[in-house]
Amino acid sequence: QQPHTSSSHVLIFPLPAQGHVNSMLKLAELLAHAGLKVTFLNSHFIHQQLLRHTDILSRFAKYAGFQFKTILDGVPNDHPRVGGDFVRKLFDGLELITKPLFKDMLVNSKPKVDCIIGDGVLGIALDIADDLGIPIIQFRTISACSLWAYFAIPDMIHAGELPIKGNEDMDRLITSVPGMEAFLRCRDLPSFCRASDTKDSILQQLAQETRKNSEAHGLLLNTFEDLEGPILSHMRTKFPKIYTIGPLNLHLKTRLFKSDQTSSGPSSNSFREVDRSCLSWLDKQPKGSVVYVSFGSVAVLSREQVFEFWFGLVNSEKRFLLVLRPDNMAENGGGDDKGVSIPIELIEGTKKRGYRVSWAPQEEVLAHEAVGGFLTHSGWNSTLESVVEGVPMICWSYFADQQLNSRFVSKVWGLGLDMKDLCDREVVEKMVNELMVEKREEFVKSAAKMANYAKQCVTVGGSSYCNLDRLVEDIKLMNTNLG
Ligand code: U2F
Repeated sequence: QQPHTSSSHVLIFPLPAQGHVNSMLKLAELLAHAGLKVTFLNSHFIHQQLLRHTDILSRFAKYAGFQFKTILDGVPNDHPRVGGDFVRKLFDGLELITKPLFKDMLVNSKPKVDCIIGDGVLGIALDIADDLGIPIIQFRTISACSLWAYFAIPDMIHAGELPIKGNEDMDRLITSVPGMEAFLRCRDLPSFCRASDTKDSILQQLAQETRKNSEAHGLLLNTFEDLEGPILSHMRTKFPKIYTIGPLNLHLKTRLFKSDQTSSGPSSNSFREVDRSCLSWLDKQPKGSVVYVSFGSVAVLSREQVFEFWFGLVNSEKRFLLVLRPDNMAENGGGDDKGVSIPIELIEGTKKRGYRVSWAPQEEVLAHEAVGGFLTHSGWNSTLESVVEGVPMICWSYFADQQLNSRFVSKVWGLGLDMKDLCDREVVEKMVNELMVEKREEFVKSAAKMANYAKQCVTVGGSSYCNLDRLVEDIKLMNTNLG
């Protein structure tokens, strides 16, 4: 049974990209479940993908106060919306096309919007909320550590630590990010910080938007105190109110199960066609024997890079489940067998000990007892999903915040290994062996400990649990629709 719907109306506006929509939909479900009226604003493009997923739609249909709305993302219709250049195109499109449409939508909204939860990487929501006098809480879908590094961009520039020059020693320590002085190397900085010119538009945009996050009524983070407590303490000196409510996937499951024992729990908010056959394959593999490999929803690798990983896996002689999206490989825009000739050793090696799909039910895969390790691009959702299931990681970061997440996974949390800038079959083979054999015990122990902390945070009385309740109460106080 759903709680009584409050008249407080919150509008959630994610950056239209899978990783962002995924976690903000989880937040939306938590708020709808808590009884708030929720409008979720999707780009037309993302919404078209979502419409194919009746499981997700029917989950939301049961909340009386929930609705989806759509808006243009300003990117040309025929753009594939993956790869490095997509980010730049998207920011331009949102500023030019989406911003005025968003303002009109808010002005004409009935009932009035009492609170906006904007994607903290999207300054347009903050500007418009200020113009219209609507309270805004910003949600950043990345780790606290990455956000804190973005916040420190002006300090790094001021200290002469940025820009990073072409001939730079990438192992040089960066000392102007409080809390990271002992272990943050140039190569661990989010990729956008590697710009050779401090005037680089993305670098500047990230620096400005992140500083602006501290002007919002609050900052929401998909993380938890036991994972990022020390960095959060530093952040609290600059951000007036931080709500840590993660890991969102676990938090959502915990809340929904608690009130509905018959529910099988929510599935992920993934918009791609999920190939569930890999679960049957996993059922046949020994406990803890499989390395799960996925590069998330945005990364585009070269054919050589894909093959280096693949050879490394085959040569390691460990079992593996490999996700290769059809748009994972740069060359042909279709990374499957079409148009790319796959070396026979890889085909044979995969038949012997592996399985390949173009999109997996990742949360279920990570929860499967056959999975013993995760070779990941270190996107924040994947990182947290692995933490929740206590699965140690090998990190190969592609871009953005991933470079810093992977440093924290290896150096700070002791949850795995960091390949960083290397993409070489011998390194892959060596790391797979370290993770699955040589250092297995140590990693499994720390991963289990962290998974346990995650569970405690989202159960009654835990930090994330209490912070979500506080958020709901704070939003109710913003209610202008009472009369
Ligand atoms: C962007 O990251 P990505 O979307 O590339 O990666 P993740 O944050 O790890 O999210 C991927 C999600 O897709 C799911 C998986 C995650 O929830 O469970 N998934 C799946 O269901 N099946 C698959 O076969 C593969 C993945 C960005 F690039 C990152 O830098 C950010 O950290 C991230 C969050 O802002 O968004």
